[in-house]
Formats: sequence, structure tokens, C-alpha cells
Amino acid sequence: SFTPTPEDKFTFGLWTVGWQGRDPFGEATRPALDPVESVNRLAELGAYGVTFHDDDLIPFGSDDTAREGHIKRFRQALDATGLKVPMATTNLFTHPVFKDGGFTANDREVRRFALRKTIRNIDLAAELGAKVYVAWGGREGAESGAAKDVRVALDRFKEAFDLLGEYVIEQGYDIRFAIEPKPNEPRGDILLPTIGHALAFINELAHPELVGLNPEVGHEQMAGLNFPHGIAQALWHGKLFHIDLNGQTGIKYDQDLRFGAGDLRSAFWLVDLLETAGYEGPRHFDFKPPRTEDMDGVWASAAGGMRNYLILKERAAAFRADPAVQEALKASRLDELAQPTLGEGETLAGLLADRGAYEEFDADAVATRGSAFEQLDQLAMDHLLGTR
Ligand code: GLT
Ligand code: MN
Ligand code: MN
Ligand code: MN
Repeated sequence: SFTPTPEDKFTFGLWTVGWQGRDPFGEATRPALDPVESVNRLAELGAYGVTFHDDDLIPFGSDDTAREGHIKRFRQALDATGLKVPMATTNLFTHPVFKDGGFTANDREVRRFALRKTIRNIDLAAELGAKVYVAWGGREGAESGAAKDVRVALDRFKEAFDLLGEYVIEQGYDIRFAIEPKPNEPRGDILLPTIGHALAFINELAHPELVGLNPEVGHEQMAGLNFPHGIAQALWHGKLFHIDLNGQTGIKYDQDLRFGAGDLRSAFWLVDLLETAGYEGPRHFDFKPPRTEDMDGVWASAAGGMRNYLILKERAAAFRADPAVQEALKASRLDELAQPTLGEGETLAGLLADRGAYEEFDADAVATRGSAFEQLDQLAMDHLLGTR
């Protein structure tokens, strides 16, 4: 039952299993992987779909004939396996031309090129049936102060999303954008560093309804933030358009470990949230199989992320179904949190007239009530560790 099927909606970026293990200190440790091979292997493992950057599928600089060839082979593999392409994105970070960013590069010609490159791949994304177009602005940022006028750069960032929104509306594409925040790496400081920054930015756009988020586990954790809390707020705003699942152990470089191989408690609460909050999008893995691994290790890593999700899903469901947990939730007043603070039909005037709410309120007595959160959390630990 921990064997994935397409109904589980697990998806993988071509760049994840295809990562060759190049890092700032060392060369590739694995051979290049043919996208067709990735499609076949992921289908065998029970995945639902694949996602890609333009350059993952069509090497940068390919001419039109070569481009068509790559697309054709990829399509044939999709048709043969039934794998879907629910999301696509643009590589605006690898080529040296993007060293100062894509949509917010100081160099205007680079920004115009970045828009054209993105629009070209949006056409392909639409053809392949993608509903979400991710925008990770890894190079949109700076290492020094005066080099980037952040307020003006945000004007250019907004201009890009407004133009892209205009484009999909004109074309009649059923595509929405998902911004992926990250605090740093590869830039010293990246624009829109967290879920919160991105949510506020979206409100300033011409078509805010077309733009949401693609938060990544490790990226929020690099900023020391609570990922399930960030996801809960994104859901609350109706902005969780997509999600990047992986693992990270604390505030350090972007580890991109397989899902579950990081902060396990956080992963448990994340799965509990996604499975109970009605999130219906893909469960997308954005990880990097460590460069110690050969290709067997890569597929083991891909399978492991899905398996961990399914185990945590079972553990979280058992936690919710446990009568002792339901009692503990009551003891912790979760039912009371769900009640509006003013009674039905009550107005602000009612609150102001309620002597029990203030004049006769015994703060010292109420302060002695325990919250019973420790008993509740230990039940969660018992379920997570498999002892209940
Ligand atoms: C890159 C990055 C990821 C983004 C991908 C989308 S590419 O690997 O580290 O977090 O999701 O552009
Ligand atoms: Mn990452
Ligand atoms: Mn990454
Ligand atoms: Mn990501």
C-alpha cells in the first residue's frame, strides 16, 4: 500500500533525476540522462507526471529542426506511458547571460530576451496540457547594495508578470503562474525570498488571480521558517497553485534531499495538512539525488520520496482517526478556536457591553488553565514513530 500509483499524483522535474551532481566544488558524477528514459522510469515507479524547464528538454541554442525532434520524442514517450505534464517552467539561471537575473536584470536586453524565452516555452507548456507555469527567480537578486535598486527591480518584476498574464489571456490558455520563493543561493540575496514576500507582491499585479505560489520545503526552511505554517497561509489566501516537496535539515545551503529525509516532524504535519485541506494539485518532487549515488541510487531516491509521502499519509490519517487524539484535540480547545470570537448576531457593541469579557474577567484564574498541547503532541509523535 506504500506503492505509488498515478492516482497519488506524484510528479518529478526532469532536472531532479537528471541532475548530474555538478556542484560548486566538483564535476558531474553521473552521465546525462535522456528525458525519454526519465519518462519511462518514472512511469514504471508509479508517477503521475513530469515537469521540465525549456532547456531540460531542448538544449539551449537548438535550432528549430532539433527542437521539433526533441519535442516529438518526448511526446511519444508521454503517449506511450500515459505520463502527464501538469507544469512547466523556464530556465532563466544557467546561461551566463542571466548572471544578473532574467526579469529583473539591470540589462534591458536581457530582460526582453528572458520574456521571449519564457513566452516561447509557455506555448509548448500549453500544447502539452500544463495548467501551471512556475517562475523561480533564482538569479533575480544581488550580492551588494547599490547594484540593485530593489524598488525599481520590483517594478520590472511586476512588469514581467503583467505581460505574461496579458499573453496567456490573449492566447486563451488555461494556465496560471506560480512564483517559487527562495531566500538566497545562487544569488547572495534573492528577490521575493519567502512565501510572505511573494504573497504581498502578487497583490500588486495587474492580474493577481493568475498568479499564486510554488513553495519549496527546503527554501522556507533555509530562512528558518515553519513550512506547514507557510503552506497553511498560502492555502488560506487561495494561492497554493503548486508545491515542491523535498528535505532540508536546518538553516544551511539548499540541500534538496528526497522528501522525508529532512525535518521529519515538519514533513508529517505538511502531509497531514495537504491531505486534510483539500489540496488537489500534483505532489511535485524537486530534489537532488546526492552526488554519491549512481543511477540505481537515483531511482531509489525517487521511489523513496514517494514511499515516504505515502507512509506519512497513512500515519497522519491514523493520527486523525484515533479517538484519543480527538479527545486530546478537544482538551486543547481546537473546537473553541473554530468558534468566532463574537457570538452569532453579536456586534462590537455587545463585546463592549459584556462585563464578563473585561471588568469581571479573572485573568489570573484563566491563566492557570493548562493548554494540554504536550499530551496532544506526544500522541502525534507516537503515531509518527509507529507505536500507536
Ligand atoms: C532549480 C531550483 C528549483 C526550482 C526549479 C524551477 S529549478 O533546480 O533549485 O528549486 O524549483 O525553476
Ligand atoms: Mn531547493
Ligand atoms: Mn533546487
Ligand atoms: Mn524548487
